[in-house]
Amino acid sequence: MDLSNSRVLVLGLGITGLSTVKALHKLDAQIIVSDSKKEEDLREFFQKIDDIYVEKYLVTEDIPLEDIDLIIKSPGIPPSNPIIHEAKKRNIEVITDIELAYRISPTDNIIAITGTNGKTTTTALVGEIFKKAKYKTYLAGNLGVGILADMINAEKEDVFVIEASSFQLEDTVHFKPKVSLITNITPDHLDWHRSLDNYVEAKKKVFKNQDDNDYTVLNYEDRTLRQIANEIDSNIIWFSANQVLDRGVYVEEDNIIIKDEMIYVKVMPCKDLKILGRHNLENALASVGIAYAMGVDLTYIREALKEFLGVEHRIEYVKEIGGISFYNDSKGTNPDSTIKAIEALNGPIILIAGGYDKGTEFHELIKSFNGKVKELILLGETKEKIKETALELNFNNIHLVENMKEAVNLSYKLGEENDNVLLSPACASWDMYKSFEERGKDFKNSVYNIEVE
Ligand code: UMA
Repeated sequence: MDLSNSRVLVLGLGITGLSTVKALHKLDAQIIVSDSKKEEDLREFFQKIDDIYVEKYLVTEDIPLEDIDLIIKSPGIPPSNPIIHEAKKRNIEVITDIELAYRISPTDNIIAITGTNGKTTTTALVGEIFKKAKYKTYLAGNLGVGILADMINAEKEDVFVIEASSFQLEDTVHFKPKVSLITNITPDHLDWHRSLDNYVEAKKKVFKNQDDNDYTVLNYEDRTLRQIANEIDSNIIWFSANQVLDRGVYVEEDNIIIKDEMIYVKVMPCKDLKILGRHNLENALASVGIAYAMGVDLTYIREALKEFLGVEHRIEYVKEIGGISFYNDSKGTNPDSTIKAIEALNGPIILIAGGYDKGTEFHELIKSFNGKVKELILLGETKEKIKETALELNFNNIHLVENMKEAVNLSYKLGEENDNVLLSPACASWDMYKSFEERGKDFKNSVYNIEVE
């Protein structure tokens, strides 16, 4: 793609913005950057690109939209942003980084993984499979890596495994992965997308441009996915952790099976997986579906599946103190994700939850406690909202705290031998932290420094 005569505006100077500026520099584009933050808060960003000439506009009203050819917007910037609004009115193309990455990609080996939950774990596991198979493999996207800085240096044989959020997919146009996956769809990010329909439409963009040379891997147990399957032009590979399928990837007599018209293969026993819980079995089945679609040798699939230990901040075992086990699930940023973490653990749970308010309801979360969650410790912006819902549903063992240290110390005081303390907030972190990683680290530090009386 030739951008050498183009003026490209990079809107948002976080992880995405940094990687985008680096790639645009290599593409010889004229780079204009803007962010709503103050100059002093962007000092670190500008230090990282001090060898690249950019025009900067920190007062967004001053951006000379009249001579901008293309806007690459960071995924967190909502459609309601006035610059985006004005640019679209003027017919300036607005895209996200994964769209530009697709346009400049030298490789067809693009795998895009989306869905409400399971994206990060599945992306990491698929990455391990391709690394075993000796591909140069890049993991990119929502798991914390701006894709463009890698894509600009990639080669034809390389593999990109992209965790694609609904925010990133929404502003794609031609994006066309070789294999796409939707793990599941439950309500999330309704504040950003404004409706569940818009959220589902954004997710559907992952397969929108795929054709009969491509593959879409879908969870058979998800009703929304079964409903939208007739809109897909690629080859669908279904997976199910609950039932035997006519074709697809499923579990039979505790073995992972791949079956299509030609083959019936026992991949491996489910008990050989090291990752916990039914949702992780689904993540493993989805990964097998992707690797099978890409023609990866079964030996590599088996090896990677057997060795994979999961990812940080995803039901991550931290430590046992006095018979109480502590788990960090800071990536549990919506109720469905927290429900899955509760299901995955064995034994009573003291749950630490609450965070940034995305407009989500918490009824299903409280219903899922089902005698298993015995104490609920709440912090952050949503603590009162979750408390009200819990009381409405007759769950009364609620404790409100101000910060993570207080939450962890209290959980230890309330805990008994064989209990689990689970940080799984069911909310994003942005009310108290920069990211879910920072929140997870705060939890782990508080556990390591627990005040034992
Ligand atoms: N900004 C503006 N104007 C606005 C809003 C934001 O200028 O109206 C600026 C901010 O001041 C900030 C920058 O934009 O400097 C931040 O952009 P961003 O929020 O898109 O953050 P990035 O650092 O680029 O990180 C993004 C993803 N963040 C979001 O989607 C909110 C990261 O996903 C992702 O890892 C990264 O790109 C690389 O692809 C995080 C996330 O929370 C983990 N994702 C959500 C989730 O998982 O639920 C979708």
